Amino acid sequence: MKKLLLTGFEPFLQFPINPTNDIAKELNGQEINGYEIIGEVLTVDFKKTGKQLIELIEKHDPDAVISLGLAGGRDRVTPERIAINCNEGPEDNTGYKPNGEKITEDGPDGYFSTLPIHDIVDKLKEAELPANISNTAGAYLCNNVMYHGLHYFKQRNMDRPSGFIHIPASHKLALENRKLPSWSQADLTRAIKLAIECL
Ligand code: PCA
Repeated sequence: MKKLLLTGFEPFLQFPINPTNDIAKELNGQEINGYEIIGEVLTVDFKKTGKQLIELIEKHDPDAVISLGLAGGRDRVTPERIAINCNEGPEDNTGYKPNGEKITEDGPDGYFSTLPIHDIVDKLKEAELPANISNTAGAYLCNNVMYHGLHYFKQRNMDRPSGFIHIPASHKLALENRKLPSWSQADLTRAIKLAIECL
């Protein structure tokens, strides 16, 4: 059977839980759309997380990679269009704060997602789940992981769908923060299953 590497992230910054972590764990081992799901949780560490993703790709040799991240404050599911060759942003979970350096010295400025991002948005909307393409994944760890995956496959001329989907906060996370738009964890998981069905 084909394999899909599905990654989530550990909690970070002001977010004590990360709903992407729960999705990766819940879908791990399931079969969706002919893919066996390999759910893994990544650290939030500029010096390590990209390597972690590459190690997982080399270990599992997946036919597709979807990485998930929390975008606290967004109100819809947003497949990302582009990853940029830049690390910038607040401190990671080790306290390291990057200052606009390149992710890869010899890499291109950016990569477009190779996931079917239009189909994903259409499919979610058909299911009455709000979704839009996002034109920026930021320059924090989510962008970093998306860039690493796309760079890995491009360098090796491997034609495998790879990219990133940002999701809103879960209700559980919003309990302590009145300003966060939130979804039920069940709907977040349903949205990612539908995205996988688009592959
Ligand atoms: N979201 C962050 C990093 C970890 C996560 O879940 C981001 O958007 O970069």
